[in-house]
Amino acid sequence: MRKVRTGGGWPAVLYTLRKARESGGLLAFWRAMRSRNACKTCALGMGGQQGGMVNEAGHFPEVCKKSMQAMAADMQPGIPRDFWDRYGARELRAMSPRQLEHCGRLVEPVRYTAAEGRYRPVSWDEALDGVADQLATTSPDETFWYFSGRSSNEAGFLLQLFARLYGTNNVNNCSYYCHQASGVGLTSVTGSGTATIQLEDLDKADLVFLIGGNPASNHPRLMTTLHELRRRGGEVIVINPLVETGLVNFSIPSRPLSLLFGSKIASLYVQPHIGGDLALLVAIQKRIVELGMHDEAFLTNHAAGWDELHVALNAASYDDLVSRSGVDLATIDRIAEEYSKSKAAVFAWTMGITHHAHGVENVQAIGNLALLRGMVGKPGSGLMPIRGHSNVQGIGSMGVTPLLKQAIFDGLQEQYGVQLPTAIGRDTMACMEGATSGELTTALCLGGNLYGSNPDSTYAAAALGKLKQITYLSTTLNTGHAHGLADETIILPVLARDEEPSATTQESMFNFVRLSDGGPRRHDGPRSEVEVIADLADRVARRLAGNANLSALDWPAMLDTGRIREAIAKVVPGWEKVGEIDRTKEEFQIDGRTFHTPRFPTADGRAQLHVLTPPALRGAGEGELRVMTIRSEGQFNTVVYEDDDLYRGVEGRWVILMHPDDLDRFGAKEGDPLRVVGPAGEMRHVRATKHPAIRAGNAAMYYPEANVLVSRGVDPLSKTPAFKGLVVRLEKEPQA
Ligand SMILES: Nc1nc2c(c(=O)[nH]1)N[C@H]1C(S)=C(S)[C@@H](COP(=O)(O)OP(=O)(O)OC[C@H]3O[C@@H](n4cnc5c(=O)[nH]c(N)nc54)[C@H](O)[C@@H]3O)O[C@H]1N2
Ligand SMILES: Nc1nc2c(c(=O)[nH]1)N[C@H]1C(S)=C(S)[C@@H](COP(=O)(O)OP(=O)(O)OC[C@H]3O[C@@H](n4cnc5c(=O)[nH]c(N)nc54)[C@H](O)[C@@H]3O)O[C@H]1N2
Ligand code: SF4
Ligand SMILES: [Mo]
Repeated sequence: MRKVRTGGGWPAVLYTLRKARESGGLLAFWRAMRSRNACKTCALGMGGQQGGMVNEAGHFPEVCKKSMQAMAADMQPGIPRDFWDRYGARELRAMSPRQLEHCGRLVEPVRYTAAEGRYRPVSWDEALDGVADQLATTSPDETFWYFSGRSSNEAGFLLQLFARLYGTNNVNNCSYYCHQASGVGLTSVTGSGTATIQLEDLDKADLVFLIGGNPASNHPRLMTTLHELRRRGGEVIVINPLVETGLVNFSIPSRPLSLLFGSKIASLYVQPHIGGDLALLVAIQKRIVELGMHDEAFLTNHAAGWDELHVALNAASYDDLVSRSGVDLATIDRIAEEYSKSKAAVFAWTMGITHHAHGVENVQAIGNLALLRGMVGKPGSGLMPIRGHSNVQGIGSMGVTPLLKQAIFDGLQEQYGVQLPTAIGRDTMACMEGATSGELTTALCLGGNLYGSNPDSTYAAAALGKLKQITYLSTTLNTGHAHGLADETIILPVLARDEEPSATTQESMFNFVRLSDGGPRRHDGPRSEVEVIADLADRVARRLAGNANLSALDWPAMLDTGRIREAIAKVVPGWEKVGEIDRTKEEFQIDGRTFHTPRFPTADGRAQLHVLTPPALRGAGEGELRVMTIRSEGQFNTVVYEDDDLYRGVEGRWVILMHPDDLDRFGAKEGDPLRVVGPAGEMRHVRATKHPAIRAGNAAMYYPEANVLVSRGVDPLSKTPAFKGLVVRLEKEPQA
């Protein structure tokens, strides 16, 4: 397959036109895209009250193929009733992620039983009563509640409240498999778990570090901002084992010249080994201090731990740091020099940083590097985790975490006169383990694909298979509905954000809250998430009439999302303005999260430095290969829209991307079928794919297909699996 030379560009434009035609014409598609709703796709954030394709600075049109893909998927026809006669669970399991997504929209509740081996349509009453009966007869701590990050703040808030009043803290979200290390790491640095800057700060920066991410595919609109920065004379240092086409050159669809010729993005592209970032980040810190380019006054006045860090950096050995990172001294020097010149630097990172057993330490190392030069706590510079799902940050803010923030806990108890549970709740992997051991029997998932996002797919299927009941609130079919089956599995079809009957809100990665109007429904069957949750809670409350906590709320009244926003405004710190938003329509920045002065919400107001020890490089032994599991541009997490990876020029997904030297090392040629043996399992007949853009010694495979290889081991601090830290062995398949 021919690789395109730039990211974005004409393929994105042509795709858009094709999708528009398929989903009922250009005009209908344009209207849908321009409706006053927050973009459904990534957390960069777009749309809302200014209309689709407008960012918070008012720039229009901010087009991106990702958002079009999600829209086109939601505009699919409904799954016909006879589908369920034709396809049993076995047939669903034989389908690829792409085939499942393209079955169409879920439009009626369906119920699967292990005895029957297939789903059957059921009425809403039957489905909701089934879930309510199970919950009412189960001890609350035998249940768990998993949330993805696309649902609204209102749905997230209401469902976590219901789970707690019902009696459990086993409430968590996809963040544990995503940016949890950023939240934990940032909190340990600044006292706050989110980005320290706003979108407009990027317009003032003169240097951006882009570490462990591929925003050209995954956060396309960020490329416009980076392109503007380059035009102003700013620099972009990319740190990534794989040279991603779109990070070198990106064609911005809304800029005619850029569309024709492409825009240069990276000024320096550094390729460490997978997992080598911590060593690299420490090496750059050491070099900055040697050059005397650290900010002594800032470190003494606004940071804690400088003396200890100073000693540790002096003692660190370059030989170690070079061999552990895979980056030579000359390059380390160059990075340090670039950074020394900067007056305002932003540090951005993604899954290449968090998906490691040392994910939190990676984030702390980024914090150190920024603090060394006083780059946190002033305009135009700071820390910026590039978050995933469009509302994953909001879902966290709403209290969808095992442990509630004290302010929310107290606020809820006071506002509703209830007693919230205090037992320690489980993170996502702990829920999978509880399912396996039989301690947990019942689950409810608000969106997402718990099976597909888990490491060790075999274990994940077995874990969910031990449950008595699992309920999914979903828009389309995914592999979880085929492989993540409990004795009884219920799918409740829900409306997408722009089809909801009432307004909802979403929070971007810049802590900016948008208001979505909702809009006309595309199908008759699905219900809004809030409606489903309120109805279910009401049914459970009626069954458990003696439960004073559950009956403290008028659940049917919660159908009014404005009522939910009033509650959020009262109990969630920094969210006061959401209580007024129905009247004012004013979208807002959450208070207390942006740091333009060096005062931090820590006990002594200072940011914290951390002494860190980079791990030895794994996977450097004879016959070993480091593997990262990554996304292609044509997928959104476990949902695959296109099987080919246009920007990396790769056909199909059952592949391993390898450097030519590694192909030689394993005696393989392009196209050879390989057996890939990972820590948790193996994949057979994987196509060896030559990819010179990847650093030798490292390879890439696609998530979710490769999740069967990934082990369940997690970062002890964030409980995040090492999705990028695999070591595999390869064997050639015997010739047929
Ligand atoms: N098109 C598209 N957009 C998406 C998504 C999607 O699936 N598809 N998912 C959304 C979600 S939930 C998220 S979290 C984000 C994910 O966004 P990303 O983090 O950008 O996505 P990944 O594909 O997981 O990781 C990709 C990059 O990390 C690099 N990498 C891997 N290991 C390492 C390492 O050890 N060190 C360094 N420095 N780099 C490494 C890879 O080479 C790759 O370029 O995207 C969001 N946006
Ligand atoms: N090996 C490996 N594993 C990974 C990763 C990796 O890089 N490598 N990445 C991890 C990351 S970063 C993440 S975030 C997780 C993703 O984990 P999840 O968020 O659990 O998974 P998704 O694939 O995003 O979920 C997609 C499903 O959400 C449903 N959906 C879509 N829109 C809506 C909506 O509006 N409402 C509701 N209720 N449902 C909706 C659809 O049914 C769709 O099939 O996976 C993680 N797993
Ligand atoms: S960059 Fe993210 S938020 Fe912006 S339009 Fe694309 S998918 Fe939506
Ligand atoms: Mo994510």
